[in-house]
Formats: sequence, structure tokens, C-alpha cells
Amino acid sequence: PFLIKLVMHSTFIEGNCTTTFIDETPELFDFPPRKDRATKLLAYLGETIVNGNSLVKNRPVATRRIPAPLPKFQSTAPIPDSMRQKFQRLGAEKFSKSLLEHKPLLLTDTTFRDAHQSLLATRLRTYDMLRIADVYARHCPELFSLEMWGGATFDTSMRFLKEYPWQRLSELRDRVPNILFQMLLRASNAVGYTNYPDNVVREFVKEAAGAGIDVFRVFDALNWVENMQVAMDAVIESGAICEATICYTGDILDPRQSKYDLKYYVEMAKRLEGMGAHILAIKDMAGLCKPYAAELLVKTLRQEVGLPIHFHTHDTGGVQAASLVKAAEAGVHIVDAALAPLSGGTSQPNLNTLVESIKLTDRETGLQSARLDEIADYWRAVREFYTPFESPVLPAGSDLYQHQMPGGQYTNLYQQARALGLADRWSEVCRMYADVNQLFGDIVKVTPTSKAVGDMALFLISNEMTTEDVVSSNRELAFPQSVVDLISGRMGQTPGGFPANVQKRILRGESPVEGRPGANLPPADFEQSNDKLQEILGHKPTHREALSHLLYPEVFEDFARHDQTYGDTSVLPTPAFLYGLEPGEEISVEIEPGKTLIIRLQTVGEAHEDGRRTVFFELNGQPREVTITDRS
Ligand code: 3PY
Ligand code: ZN
Repeated sequence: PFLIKLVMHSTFIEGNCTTTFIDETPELFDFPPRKDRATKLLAYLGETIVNGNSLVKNRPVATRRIPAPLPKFQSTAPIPDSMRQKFQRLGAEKFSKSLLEHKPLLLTDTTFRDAHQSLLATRLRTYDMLRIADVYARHCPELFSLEMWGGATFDTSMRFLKEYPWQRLSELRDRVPNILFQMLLRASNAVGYTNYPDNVVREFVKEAAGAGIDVFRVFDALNWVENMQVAMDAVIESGAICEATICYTGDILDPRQSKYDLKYYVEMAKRLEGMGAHILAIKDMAGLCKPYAAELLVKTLRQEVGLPIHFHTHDTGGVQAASLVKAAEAGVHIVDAALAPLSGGTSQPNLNTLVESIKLTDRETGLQSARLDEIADYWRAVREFYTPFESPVLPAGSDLYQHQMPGGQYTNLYQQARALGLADRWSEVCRMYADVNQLFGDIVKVTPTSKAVGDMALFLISNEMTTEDVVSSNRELAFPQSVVDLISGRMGQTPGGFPANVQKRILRGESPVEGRPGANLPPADFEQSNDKLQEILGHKPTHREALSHLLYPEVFEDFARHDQTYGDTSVLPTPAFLYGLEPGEEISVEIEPGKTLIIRLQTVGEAHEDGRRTVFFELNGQPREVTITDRS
């Protein structure tokens, strides 16, 4: 590099070089940091080959290693315009009005977010998303949006996948400039499990909008509208589309339902409209909105509010495609569905068959089924990489409408119950979940309030207690932290408040939080947090790094250490990331556009006396080795 810099230097080129030129020209020695990305990736692969990846330890093994087949597409063809260009032309308000006139049913594909959050423990990697992204841009411009960020993905991508969520967003954005990108924002809980100071929520929204999020679905886990204001205002100020959400629980068709009846939802929707929402979302996180309830709700909301309506449901009970069709008939503007191989069960209904089922009706979507099926072929193969994260198939019985567990929690809680030896008592866990909901005053259950209800249900069963015992017994009990957080009001307020006797028993003298938690939390100190972060990162943190650290301090620090040790491992194909390579296996890894490494595992050496092993690779045809301490 020194010689290159010398001969490229303008003074040298012009022939004005004196003998002191080299000494007087320090920039000749100003080299970029050594590119040791290949070495770091080999270290990661070596470590994974010798010691395994803790993520898949003791889990069923994925056997697929070959890449998932991609549909053919013309990479040089121009990317067609889609909703995003229309949104950019009109701005959020006019754009949302234009949706009211849109006749075809619009669809959001949730495959990149909620579908894998609900079916595969949120483990889908950026690598598998990026490979198919170009196809989406070219073959599905009729989609309303891709839900591809937020919810649990922010945390999980760093914690488990060792990926930077902002990079996922910007790389997908580069490949898909035309389809709207949508994220799930837990209002004051942002992408976390507890209320954050207002300045963190505001800064996060601003940064996410700047990074390419167009539509923010904002919900509060107790439907507490006051707690949605900060996030909604931040979305509106950023120029993005504010999709304010009512979380659906109970059953509006049940005349005995006094709390969450039709009037309750209409009033909430009107308040959200008054707060400046551009779109109204019905978030049926547990799949409770039965077909005729969906019809009634959509019909009524269309009469009472002037916003486009976006319906989201989970197919845990197996009948929710009927709710989508009924909602479409009643004039819903947009619905959520997932590509066939990641649909159904606790995920969204099947997008491929939904499109086909309303063909030749006046809500026909315009999406091309053959193209969607090719994309489904890709996802079917991709799912095979994620066998270790599959949950047992667990179709819900009619008791779903009693326990009301969100799709994303259903299989998760089952796994937790199984780990506690309670798998055979699953129906009892479900009944207890329903009882705990009543104990807490019949609340909206969705992240993070649903976690508190689930934790309490398992806690009571493990302690052989009933919900009556909670208030009547004097036993000294250490209730789960999530339960204390919920009942103390740190997750916000529920209509009518939490029952006083339960609050007294669980808080044991501690006073509940008054008012909106975010208003009482001191603003986060970005500078102080950045000082600590700078030491870890070795550079001045970017705003995105600062935000990630404020939201998830330990998770981000661990992720940053991984990144320093191994570099960006999100570029590895999924089997290599999870299992390393098999002897003789060769992968090609694009570490930056146009720069590809060909890595081949030759063999793993016998253990040395000190317990280390040498792993022999070939890197771009040259032998390379790494030595790893065998801890397996
Ligand atoms: C989330 O908050 O992550 C959810 O998907 C809630 O339904
Ligand atoms: Zn959902």
C-alpha cells in the first residue's frame, strides 16, 4: 500500500518529488485499519466447529445445508414503483386518504417479522431475508407493506443472532426501495419490555424513520391511550405513517361482555383518530376476533371513524382466514398475512391462499399467485435451516377464547411449561392463565403484559396455588418481577385499575406508580451512556449505537464484543452460522459488494496436549489454520 500511495500521489505523478518528499508527506503512512475480516470469520467458524453454537445446543439438528432455491428474476430490470413512491409523493396524510379509495384489498406480508417471531422464536436471520429481498421488490409491488422490523426482532437479533438490527433495516431498504416498510412499536415500551424515558422513545422513532421505516404500528399493551401519545407524536413529526392500534381482546359478540365491548373499541378508535393517526390498526394478537366479530367491528369502525383500517390477526384457532375474508367484505382496507410456509398456527393466515381465495371478487388483490408461490418455495426451504427453533404443533381448542394467549406467547409458554416439567399439565396452565387474567382485573394481554400473566400462571402452578390463594394466604412469596412491574403500574394503567386487594398483596407495601411512567422517568443521559460505550467500542458511538445501548445495555455490549472478536457474522449462510462447516464443505461469503471469500474446511486436527485443536481451512485457495481451545 505504501508504494501504491507513493506512485499515486499527485506530487509524485507531477515529477516534483524531492528527496525529503517521503518524510514530509505523512499521509503516505495513513493506512486504513488492516482488513482482518477473513481471519475473524475463520476464528468464528473454528470456534463453532470445535465448541458448537450455544444457540442450538441440545436442540433438534437442522439437516439442510444447501442454499434455498431462489426464483428467477431479472436483476437488471428497473424496480417498479409501489406504495412507497406514492407515499413519498403525497405525504402521510394525503396518502392515508388515498387508501380509502383503494378498491383492491391491500396486504401486508409479515414473514420478515411476526411470522417468524410466532413460529421460530424470532430467529430468522438477515442473510435469509436479504437473499429474497430483490425478488420481493420486482415481483410483489402490489403489496401494501412488508412488516420487517420491531417487536421482538430488535432485541433478538443482537442477543441471539449477533446481528445489528439497524444494518438489517438499511440493507433491506437498499434492496427494496419501493414497498413500504412497517415496524411494530410498543409505544412507550419502544422495542423493549418496560416503559422508557420519553426522550429515548422520541429519538428511537426519529432514527428508525430516518433509517427507512415508513409505517409505525403503535400499540399500548393495556390499550392505555395516554401512553401512546409520545410515540405517536414522534412518528407524525418524523413524517412517517402513524398506524395507531387498538388491541382486540374479549368478544364483542358476547352480550355479557361489559368491559371490551364494541363501544369500548369505537371510543378508543375515535381518540386515536383525534390524536392524528393516519391508519387505524386492529391488532388481534391472540386470534380472538371471530369472523362475524371482525365483520361487525370493521363495519362499525368504518361508520364511526374516517381512517383506513388495517386488520392483524393470528391463526392459532385455525379459523382466522374467515375473519380476514369477512373483514374484507365489510370494507377493511389492509390485512396482514404470511407467506404459506411461515403461516398458520400461531402465525398469520396464509397469504398465498388468501390471494387466490378472493380472486374474481371486487376485492381481488392484483398480486400474482404464481410469483407468490415461487417465493413460498424459497421460504419453505429456508424454514428447514431453523429446525432447532421449531415448536411443537399446538392447535388451540375452544379454550383459546377463555385464556386469550397471544400467538407469539402461546408456544413459548408451552416450552417454558415443558422446561418446568409441566407439559402434561398444559391445559391446566391455560386455565390458570385465564384465572390470572381475571385476578388482575381482565386486562389486555400482549407484550409485555402477557408475559406477566404467563409468568404468574407458571409461578402459581409450580407453587401448587390457586388465584384465590394469592389474596387469602399469608405465605411469603417472591412474585415474578414482571408481575410486580405490571401490578405497580410500571407498564401503565388498565381501564378501572388493578384490583386493590391484589395490588396490596403483590406490592407488599410498595406504592404503585401514579400517572404515566415515562413522564416520571428522568430523561436518559446519552452522553454519560456514550462515555461507557466509547470504551467498549473504541470509537465515538453513533446515534444508532447509543440508542441500542440505552434500550438494551447488556445485550448491546455483548453484541459489540462479538463484533470485535469475530466481525460481522451475519454474512455467513445460516447452516455455517449455526453449525460451522463439515470437512470438505465450501461456502462463498460476500463480505462486501463484489468482495467474496471462498472458505473450505479441510479438517479438524486431533486435540493437542493443552486441549487445543487446529482447524485447517482453505481461504480463496490458500491454506489457513486457526487454533481453538476445545471446551466441548
Ligand atoms: C410484540 O410486541 O412483539 C408482538 O408481536 C405483540 O403482539
Ligand atoms: Zn401479531
